[in-house]
Amino acid sequence: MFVQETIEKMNAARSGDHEQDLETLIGQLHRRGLDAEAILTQVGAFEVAVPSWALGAGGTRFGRFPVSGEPRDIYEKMEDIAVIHRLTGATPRVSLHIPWDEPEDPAALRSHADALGLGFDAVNSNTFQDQPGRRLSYKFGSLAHPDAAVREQAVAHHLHVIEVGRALGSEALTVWLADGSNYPGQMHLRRSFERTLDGLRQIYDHLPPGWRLFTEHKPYEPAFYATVVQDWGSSLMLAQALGERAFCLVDLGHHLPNTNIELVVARLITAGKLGGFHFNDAKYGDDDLTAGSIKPYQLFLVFNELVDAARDERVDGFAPAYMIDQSHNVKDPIEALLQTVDNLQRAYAQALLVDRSALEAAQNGCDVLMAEQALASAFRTDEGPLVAEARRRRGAALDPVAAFRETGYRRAKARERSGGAYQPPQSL
Ligand code: AFD
Ligand code: MN
Ligand code: MN
Repeated sequence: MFVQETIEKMNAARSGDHEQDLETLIGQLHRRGLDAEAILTQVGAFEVAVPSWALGAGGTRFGRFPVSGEPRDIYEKMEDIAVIHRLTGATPRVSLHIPWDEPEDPAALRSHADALGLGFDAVNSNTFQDQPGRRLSYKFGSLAHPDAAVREQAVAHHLHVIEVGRALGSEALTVWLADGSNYPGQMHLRRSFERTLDGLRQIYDHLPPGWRLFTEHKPYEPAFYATVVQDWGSSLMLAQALGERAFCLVDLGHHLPNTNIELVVARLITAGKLGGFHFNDAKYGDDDLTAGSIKPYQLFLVFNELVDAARDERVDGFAPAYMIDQSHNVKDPIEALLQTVDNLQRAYAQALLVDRSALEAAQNGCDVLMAEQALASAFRTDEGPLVAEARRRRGAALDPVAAFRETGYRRAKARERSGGAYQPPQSL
């Protein structure tokens, strides 16, 4: 396959410089008492799911600027994700959205995925839009709606999503609800939450064995006064009330400005309820920008909590699901996702570079400056050669974006996929 050949050709052309840079870095790490091999193994094992809605150009409420050659259906989206997986070695699963990417024949989609070396991560429901053929409207809510018939329709949709997910081999359901109100008085604040919990209970009761349910909070938009599952506190209440297979999903863009997200992550770990992430970045709101593009230090601090928890024997069953949730309005979606994966691998590598015994000693000795330094010096290390090497060892690209551009894939798809009527949904 030409992508693989290009990766090999480009890696070979860069290997001299790369090996020199890697050797210098390994030497530096060695002097700091860090085991580069162990870090390489861990970074190489990092995996993150790609959302089915991120492959076409997104848009805003003001418009959408299509990319030529963007995929026209879920089959073509899977093809693009397989390319991202080859280039990064880190995206073997797809997080499917129902009904945006609902397969007509789930078994056929599953064999298509198998043939591409891909599988399926959490399936996502959608009760935030009305779909053709749905009898009742979600304009005033879904699981929280005052009308029991609307709530029943929303529960039935989730059971359908679970069925599709089961046929595809997924093992989790992510529920993000837009339910909320735009004006004081519109919605009973307590009862809407209670109705939501009741609906989620019915959904939870239908989870197949081995499945997990994730609730994703978001403070506002489309509800501008009060959202039912607006923060991690509400999400945690739901997860705790539902049972041991219910967890909270943290979308990095779903927090009010200045929220200390690493602290939210730490609290959810303590509660045993951190289900996973939607990685992205934001300057103002739910901006869905490239993970690590705006607040790289925050992303590093989140990974620092994850690495710390993974090493802590008092934290059991720690297995958060890593997913991306971005909207690509001005970048080529494939390139943006390659950059995202690289940024995530970098943040993870930086967190693995923290001298944890120095950090712990400084914390226990109340040495504020040295504790901060233990984090900052890991963050400031140029981990580039390590993540490039981790990818190379998996047969992936030293420089995924450069290799992708060299393949000419986008140009080829622009010719093949012309005339597509596909219109990806607007960013929500
Ligand atoms: C919307 C939400 C949320 C969710 C996604 C898929 O903002 O981030 O994960 O839809 O349902 O973009
Ligand atoms: Mn999300
Ligand atoms: Mn969002």
